[in-house]
Amino acid sequence: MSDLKKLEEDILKAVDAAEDEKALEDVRVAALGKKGSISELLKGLGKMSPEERKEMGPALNGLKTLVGDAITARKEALHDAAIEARLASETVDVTLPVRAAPLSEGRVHPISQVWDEVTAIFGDMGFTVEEGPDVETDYYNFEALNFPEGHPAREMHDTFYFHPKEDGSRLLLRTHTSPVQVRTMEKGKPPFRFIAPGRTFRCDSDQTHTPQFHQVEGLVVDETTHMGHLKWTLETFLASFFETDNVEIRFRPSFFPFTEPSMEVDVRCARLGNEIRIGEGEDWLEILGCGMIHPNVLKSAGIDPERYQGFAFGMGIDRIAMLKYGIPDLRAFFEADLRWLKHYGFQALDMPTLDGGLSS
Ligand code: 2NL
Repeated sequence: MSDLKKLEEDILKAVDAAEDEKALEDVRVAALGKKGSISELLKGLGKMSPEERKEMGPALNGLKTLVGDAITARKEALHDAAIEARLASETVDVTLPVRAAPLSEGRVHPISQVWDEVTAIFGDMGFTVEEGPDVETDYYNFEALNFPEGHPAREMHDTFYFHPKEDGSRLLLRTHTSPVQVRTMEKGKPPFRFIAPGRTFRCDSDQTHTPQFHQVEGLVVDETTHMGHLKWTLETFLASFFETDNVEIRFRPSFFPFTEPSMEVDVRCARLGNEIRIGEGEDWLEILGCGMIHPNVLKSAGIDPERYQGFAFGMGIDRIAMLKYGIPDLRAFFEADLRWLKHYGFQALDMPTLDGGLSS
């Protein structure tokens, strides 16, 4: 085999063996670079006899073209292979399910939902929302609300007390949200129309009680506010909350130290097994307590009971949430079980509004 044929074979083998563009470039420089094997041979043409040159000229130029073409072809092949490899390693399975965004995964707790519903309804009726501290003094939790020292109603509250201070006074966890109302009235001037939703605490735990629960109380004070206004307010609230036009309520006499008269309110309902339907049927369901604010409470809050009067009411948020959403066990509210929350919880963007729907 001629030297030229051997050179051609060696170079083409090296071209084929080049695994990447860098290796191929080395082969090109070794053959066609300034000092490459083919270039050196071409440089030698000038020194040849005309006969030799006539034969070697076309042979060498042919080899140069052949090697150049082979390198170009290999380069393209390597480039294509690199793209193929990248496509293979970066493939995306477009049939995989899209991962849900946190906003659609998370759930609003039914207590928060009902809290927002109640706030939306009373907000629409012109009530503002007031808040106050969870840790209270005996004065705001009891004294100002017409529970005198030693009054038996204090015993019924199963109060959580802190250790006594040096002066003998004890702070406590509020047993109802009424202290918020006293504080709010103290700060302002009548007329008043507000609700106070909040956390409340009683040392009591069984199937229908948890040591921490939620209450919403409402209050209206003006010169001529009377029980007719109270009845209308409660009917309107309950119709809106239970999303029915047929609310019927009845008042039963009751006792609270802070109201006189005091009443318990039942709402007409039908019981179908475990389900309770509000606004139909022959049964009654106790739903809240209310009354006309006791003159002593108005006095404590710096309001003249000879000039002003008003009503107040209170209900358990947890209880009305259970009734509305058919939640059978109160304790599940506080267990932070994600499966339960997925079932009973609400979508984060479904904010309750009166025109957009409270719970839909
Ligand atoms: C219930 C009953 C009630 C009130 C709360 C109240 C507050 C002030 C003055 C007078 Cl500052 N009353 N609140 C009145 C009647 C009933 O709650 O069963 N709650 C769960």
